Amino acid sequence: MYQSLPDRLCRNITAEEITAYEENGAHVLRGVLPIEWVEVMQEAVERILNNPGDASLEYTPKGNTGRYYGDFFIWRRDPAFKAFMRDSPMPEIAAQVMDSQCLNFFYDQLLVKEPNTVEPTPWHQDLSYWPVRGSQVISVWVPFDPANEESGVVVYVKGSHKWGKLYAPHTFGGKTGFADIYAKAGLEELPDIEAERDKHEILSWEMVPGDVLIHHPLTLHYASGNKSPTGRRRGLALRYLGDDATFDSRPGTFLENKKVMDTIPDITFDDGDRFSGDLFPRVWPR
Ligand SMILES: O=C(O)CCC(=O)C(=O)O
Repeated sequence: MYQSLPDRLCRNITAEEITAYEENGAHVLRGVLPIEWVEVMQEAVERILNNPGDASLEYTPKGNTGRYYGDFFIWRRDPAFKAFMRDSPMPEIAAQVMDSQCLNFFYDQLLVKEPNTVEPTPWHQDLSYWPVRGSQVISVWVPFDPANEESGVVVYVKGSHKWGKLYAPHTFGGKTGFADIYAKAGLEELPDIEAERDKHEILSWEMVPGDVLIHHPLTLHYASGNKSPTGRRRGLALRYLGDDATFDSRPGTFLENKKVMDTIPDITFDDGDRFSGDLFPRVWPR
């Protein structure tokens, strides 16, 4: 069904774009994703929103306006999400940017903020949550609506992936109950970046469907709530593992998060193993 959709990017990624990603820890790639995929995925996202998975989280407390919806490993239950992470041009982005011979898919994460959603995505580094070691690890964030400062595009602290720091993870929603898990990580507290924004150079790009963001797992990032009274902000992050990515058995990662782990098979890797198997499939070379 999805075989007829384009499997190549609309254009090649340039050397300048890759250098900007390496230097700054994040970059926008404009007009790379064929619109056919955007349309297929807009429909697929609606399916998920109307039929939330067992790992999903409603970050907006009951009684608040809007809706901040999060969901994980969706590709395992929805064929469009599976085709998108594997057969669309998305793996090509990850392989080109990281100059990686092989890619395994780590997981997908849907982050939808409906109009009038107050809750932000707090400042964080992705690696704080992940049982992963390595530098060839990348997130590709895909908007299915125009995303801007009002609707809550993802913003980054320029160069923070080079600070040599891994900060403690934080729960996205105040009441999701994962604070105790993350406390086990015993990592340094993240400074209050939001309060001291003016001390940093913040990278931010207005986006339209077809554009994507790429970011390094150590780059600090944040997204405001969706202040728009009418505009939705549907975003999907795809996480890819490249040549040097291996399993890290340290405590306090999402492996201890029962809500997510109950929806996927047990992970039995030893420290230092490469990610593999049905749960983390090889997606590159095709
Ligand atoms: O979409 C958002 O609000 C945040 C995205 C994010 O934190 C991520 O992709 O790692």
